[in-house]
Amino acid sequence: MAHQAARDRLYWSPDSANLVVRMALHELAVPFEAVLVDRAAAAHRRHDYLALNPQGLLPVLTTARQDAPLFETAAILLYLAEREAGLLPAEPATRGRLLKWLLFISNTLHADLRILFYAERYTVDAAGVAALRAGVRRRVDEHLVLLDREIAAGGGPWLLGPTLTVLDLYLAACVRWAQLYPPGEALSTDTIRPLAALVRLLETLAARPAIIRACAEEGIEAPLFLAPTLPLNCG
Ligand SMILES: N[C@@H](CCC(=O)N[C@@H](CS)C(=O)NCC(=O)O)C(=O)O
Repeated sequence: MAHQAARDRLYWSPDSANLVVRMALHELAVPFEAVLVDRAAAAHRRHDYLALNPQGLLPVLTTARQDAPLFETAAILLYLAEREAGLLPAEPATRGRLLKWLLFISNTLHADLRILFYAERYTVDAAGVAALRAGVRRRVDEHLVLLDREIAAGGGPWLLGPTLTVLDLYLAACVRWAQLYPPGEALSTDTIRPLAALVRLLETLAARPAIIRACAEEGIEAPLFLAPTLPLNCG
């Protein structure tokens, strides 16, 4: 898995965090090469992948313009948005809000979702896993209420108001995953439906051709973000 290609190269697995980066790449009309990492065969834990991301996590983006592979979804989003001068707020005065919510989605919402997905890795008490998940589901509910309020306050349809930014892609994917993973233990869509501003954002995003294309490439069909279904090629 060398990383000296002329084009950006996205390492991916269906419906993993790479989905966010793929949506950004398509929205920004950046040509890229997609390299499938077979999670079922633990390819993300092999030494060649660990050389790209020592955490063994997806996604990774390699690019000829950087001397090291990029990992961490939020970092990749910010890198691409700045490099391509797109999916960023139009007014410089809005930059602080972009950074604030990007970090919130990354280190609070997404980080909590990881506890939901992989609860058994976050405790040594096997009997406490269900309770841990229940507590995290409640936290995720609260995060989504907060985000819904922020979207509504700015008039929508996007998190920062009239301009689509990387935040919206990341948020929509998190809401999708929250309803799907782990199967049988995920958030109910019924807790999301009353969040009108968030629902509008999800539905508006799901109608964009670049988003539909990115999802289709990962085996994801409509409905994309509200009451979603598992990817077609999910193992
Ligand atoms: N903070 C990381 C989290 C990425 C992450 O959780 N990736 C998941 C897929 S959605 C993964 O690689 N999971 C494999 C594992 O944990 O073994 C990021 O934002 O890039």
